[in-house]
Amino acid sequence: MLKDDWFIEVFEKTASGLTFRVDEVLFSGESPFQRVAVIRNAFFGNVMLLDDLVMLTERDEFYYHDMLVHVPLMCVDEPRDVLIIGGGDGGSVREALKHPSVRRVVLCEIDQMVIDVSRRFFPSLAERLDDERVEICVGDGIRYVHEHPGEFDCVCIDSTDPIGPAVGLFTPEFYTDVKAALRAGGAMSAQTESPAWSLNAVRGIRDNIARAFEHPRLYLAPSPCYPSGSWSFALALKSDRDPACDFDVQRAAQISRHCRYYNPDIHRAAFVLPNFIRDALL
Ligand code: AG3
Repeated sequence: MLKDDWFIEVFEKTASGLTFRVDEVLFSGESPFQRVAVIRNAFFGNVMLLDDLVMLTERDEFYYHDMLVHVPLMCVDEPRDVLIIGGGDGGSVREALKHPSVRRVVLCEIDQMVIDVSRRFFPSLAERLDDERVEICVGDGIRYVHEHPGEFDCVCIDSTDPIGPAVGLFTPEFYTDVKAALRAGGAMSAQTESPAWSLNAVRGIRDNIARAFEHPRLYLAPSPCYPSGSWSFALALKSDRDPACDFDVQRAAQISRHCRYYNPDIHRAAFVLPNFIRDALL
């Protein structure tokens, strides 16, 4: 919602909102799937909005992308093939390419407009989309995972909220197909909403993942421009390791030299849940 020169992401549920001064509207369009807009704010840089919800800001996208991508990749030995579902901005692709063993990153984004807008207005995210290891597939992620069993070491679900075009990316059937798309030893990560304000939703997503994978785990990170500023992610493995401690610390330390958020201590600490979340998940 725009009011005078301010954009407001309205949080109906908490009768509150997050607001940015709009220093310039850089883009505003309607794709077959959603409203796409880019605004510029002096402090946050360019901000991408989908259906009036903040997807990323140039200033703080690194918290989310570091955690969505490096945590699962660190729980797989020598990951080679990575699938990003959603994530048309390219931030997750950029992070996956930091892993030297990765030889192929497939980006399956349903909305071509998101990719085009990112190339134009978010070069620091989209710049690696032209890397020779990247394959861009504009289409439905649900269908893509269904049609590619056993091809990936890591699948990262970089979706919007579980409303609109993304609902199908939160169902047990979809997670079952993701598991089938993974090789033995593989890992899936997914963004799973705000634990502070949407704990029921978080638990519901965790339960749906648990219909497909044995012991999905939640982990946390700040994401300053998402509702409540605290965010959750799910990790599910096709192995029986404990993702919080059984990961390649040396490789994590190496990667973290190229990261602004992720490091081995953050990796361990992200799985420590406060009581209200831990209890809700029992
Ligand atoms: N995907 C997670 C967006 C969730 C934000 N929700 C909100 N603002 N209500 C972001 C995609 C970045 N690659």
